[in-house]
Amino acid sequence: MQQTMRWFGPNDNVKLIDIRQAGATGIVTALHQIPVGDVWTIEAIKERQEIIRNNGLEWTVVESLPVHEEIKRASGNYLQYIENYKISLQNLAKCGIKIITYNFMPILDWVRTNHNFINEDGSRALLYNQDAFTYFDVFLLKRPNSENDYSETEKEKALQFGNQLSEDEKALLFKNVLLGLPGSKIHFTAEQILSLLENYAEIDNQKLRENLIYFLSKVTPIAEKNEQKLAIHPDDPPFSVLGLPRIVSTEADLKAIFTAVPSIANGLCYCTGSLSADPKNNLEKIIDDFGDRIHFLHLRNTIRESESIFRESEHLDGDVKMELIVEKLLLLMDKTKISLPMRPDHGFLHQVDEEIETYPGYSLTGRLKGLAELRGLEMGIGYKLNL
Ligand code: CS2
Ligand code: MN
Repeated sequence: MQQTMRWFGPNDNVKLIDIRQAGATGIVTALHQIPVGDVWTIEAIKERQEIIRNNGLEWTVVESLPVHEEIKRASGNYLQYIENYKISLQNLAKCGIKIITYNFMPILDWVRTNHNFINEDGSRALLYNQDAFTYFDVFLLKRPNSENDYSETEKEKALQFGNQLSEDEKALLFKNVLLGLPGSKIHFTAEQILSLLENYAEIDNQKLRENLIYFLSKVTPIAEKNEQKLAIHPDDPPFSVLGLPRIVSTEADLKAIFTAVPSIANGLCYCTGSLSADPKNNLEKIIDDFGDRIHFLHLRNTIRESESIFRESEHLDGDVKMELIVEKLLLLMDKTKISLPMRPDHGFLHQVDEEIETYPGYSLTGRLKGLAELRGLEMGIGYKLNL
């Protein structure tokens, strides 16, 4: 595996030298300063690439080249935004950048209700509690008609949860759920999110899937011609939130996407953390079925504590049998002769004095620990299997 870490750019408190010293060779980044939908110019790409190279590293994966909301809704200026996307792909190709991650989740990226769950050893992790989320949705945000999306028992449980919260805790829940896109520090306001949600009133799973397939039918040929690989990131969590459509959550979803646009350039970011939050997803089977389309690896673990709670856990300890997954991936790579880029997706926030966490989930020490463990796992398994 090519060992990489995410870097949010020059504003990231984690420096490139820190990442290099953590042992990574590749950088996963994006031009977060460019508004979603605008073209990434060769000049801007080169400038970032230079900074990375000057630190002895290589920009191996783009995460993300974000998809404009109008493309997801196939409305407004979406045709222009698709053209822009194609130009950005072209420009990235001219700079030699071949792997591009994106997602197709409406409005929000990943969602957690608690960004500071405290583990026994004092380290902190991200957690999703459905009762907290339902409480937020129905009783705090008061999304119109949200009460119809939940059963009476679910709403009662949510209310019980909410009644225990102080006003500050409620405000924090609000802020956690409405975190903006990765790489930005903006949180949506209630007014903003309610008006954004209205735009999706007419869009169900089928329509959203059609829009994704339309988008892919236009951009995949460009990627293919440039020998680039597109890697869609699974929905996180892999089920509907705020009544929004979700189409990259299950094995059946993946199959539908790959069948509709068969080019291998139309591929997957295999994110074990996101996929494992739905216990019905069989992570090994996804490697068996779609191995040739896995272009990028996010290795991370989760623990499902109960029907309504999952939390992120140590990379090697959780519902994902990481040793099994890494073994399968190593065998796959031995067959394809492609060394896939991998990053420890998220890490715990540990109590290290000098650490200032810039972006939730992206502490340096937590990811460093994850990377070191995953690297050891890879080496041990590779040795055993004689790879
Ligand atoms: C990432 C995702 O920060 C993360 O957890 O795995 O946010 C990912 O970057 C995007 O969904 C990909 O577009
Ligand atoms: Mn991920």
